[in-house]
Amino acid sequence: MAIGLLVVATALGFGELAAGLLRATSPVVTVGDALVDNSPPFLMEWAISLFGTADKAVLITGVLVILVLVGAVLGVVALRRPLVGYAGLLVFAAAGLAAVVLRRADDLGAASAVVVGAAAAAVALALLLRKARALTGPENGTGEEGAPGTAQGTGPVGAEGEDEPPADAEGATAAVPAPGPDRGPGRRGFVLTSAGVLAAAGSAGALGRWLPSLTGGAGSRAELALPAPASALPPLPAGADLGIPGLARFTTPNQDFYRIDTALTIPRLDSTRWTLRVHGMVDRPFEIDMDELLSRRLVEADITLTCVSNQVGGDLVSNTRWLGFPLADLLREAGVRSGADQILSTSSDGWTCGTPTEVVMDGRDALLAVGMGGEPLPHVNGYPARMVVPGLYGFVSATKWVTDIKLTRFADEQAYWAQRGWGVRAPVKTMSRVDVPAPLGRVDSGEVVLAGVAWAQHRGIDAVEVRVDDGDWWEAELAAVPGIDTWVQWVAETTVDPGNHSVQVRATDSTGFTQPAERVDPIPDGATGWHRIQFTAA
Ligand SMILES: Nc1nc2c(c(=O)[nH]1)N[C@H]1C(S)=C(S)[C@@H](COP(=O)(O)O)O[C@H]1N2
Ligand SMILES: [Mo]
Repeated sequence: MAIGLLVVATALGFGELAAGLLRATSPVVTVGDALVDNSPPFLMEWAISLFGTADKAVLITGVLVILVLVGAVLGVVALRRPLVGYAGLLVFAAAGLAAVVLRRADDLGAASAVVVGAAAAAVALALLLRKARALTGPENGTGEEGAPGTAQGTGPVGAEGEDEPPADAEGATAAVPAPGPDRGPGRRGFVLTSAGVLAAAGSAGALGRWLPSLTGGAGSRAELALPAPASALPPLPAGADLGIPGLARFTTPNQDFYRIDTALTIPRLDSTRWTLRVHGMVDRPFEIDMDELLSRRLVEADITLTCVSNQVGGDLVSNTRWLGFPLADLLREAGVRSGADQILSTSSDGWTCGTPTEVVMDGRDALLAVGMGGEPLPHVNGYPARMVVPGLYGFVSATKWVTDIKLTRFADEQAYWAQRGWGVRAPVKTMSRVDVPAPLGRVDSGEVVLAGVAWAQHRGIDAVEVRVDDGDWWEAELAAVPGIDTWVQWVAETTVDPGNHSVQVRATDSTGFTQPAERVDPIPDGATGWHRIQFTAA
């Protein structure tokens, strides 16, 4: 059993090392990714509902547990039938390669990591089997083995003979009648080899995990110097942030920006190796690298990003000032052919996203962004480049780690979430949220402050109404905004008696549309309903 575990450890350790050296995806992660991609949507929803944002950790752990269990069993079997052990390794390697192909995850690097891991494991298996044979040969190699020996019959026996010098094995059984003296050195040899294998696997794995996190280096986030925008935005209007304790800040600090993606480990790309390919239904396909992108006329835009999965009252919404190159200009360089109604973008880790071409080309600040909050994009938010399109939910517009943009037709190709039953065209729905008082919070009776945010990106919010305890609606005050692409803070005051109370909110956008009371689930294109919170006045 120890053999199986050590071999699995070797495969994992050297797989990580190769992945780290090649800056490729780790084999375990590739397999996990492939499982996520190819599992039915209901299973994923179940996993997410069960484990929430820990779903990724649970999946990785699951992959490891299965590997360890199967490895342990194979190890036991391999002692008798080495060929089964090697065949098992081959099957694992094939599964790993299949996962790479399914994911199209930085192909060569990820595939090499699988091969290196499997090769190292094969070497470890050969070493350990040899030592184990020296150890167990004298004891088990006798009577018990006699009858099955014939049953082993054809192929495996011949192969077994090659694995181990036959002379040795026979010599051990035949020429050493007393197992006593042989057990000492044999055991020591096995233990020493095991320790060596474990140490090699462990240090390879640790090195592999540590390498990618090394900062420094020309392409690292720490080294990327963003140019000033060609046209800087004026500072935010005074009073955009009311500064009320408990109310979401107008500009979300980078470290508080919500995060949603399918990535099991955050891609840590090298900006000097990053390129974006623009192709498909265009007249002039091209590729652009970071130096070239940064030498363009970069612009700034304040844009609130929202996840379609955001529940009424949820916090999968954040706002920041982005720096980037207008996507429409990029597409004009390529010359979009008529009929190409979909911009199909792909991330370095193989996630795909379909965005309506006409939305990106209609003059809004759709960006190929390189900066947010005055810094290069954090790795979790898409370093070194991502898309941002005001007015669309993230899953149809905001590709992080973007490396490929293909102009195509919605009728011809489906992106990741569209394949899983989510919407294809998904403008952000008009929505509002109560932040203050906090849900189930306690306040002093008498005068209370009610506050929150509301958003209807690229339409803008015209009015926010609130009501307490299902009484009459009245209009809240709106804070200043830089434009129609961000959320807006709202505030209202009222007086309440001691006891339990509720606050409800609803917003009206600039088209005159008021968000409906009807509660609708996020799938397929965004939740609706009025947010209500309960609080207690004392
Ligand atoms: N590469 C990649 N980009 C992605 C996703 C993803 O899974 N992979 N998820 C999208 C979704 S659903 C949302 S809501 C936004 C979230 O961006 P954030 O994590 O920077 O807030 O990223 C989008 N871009
Ligand atoms: Mo999302």
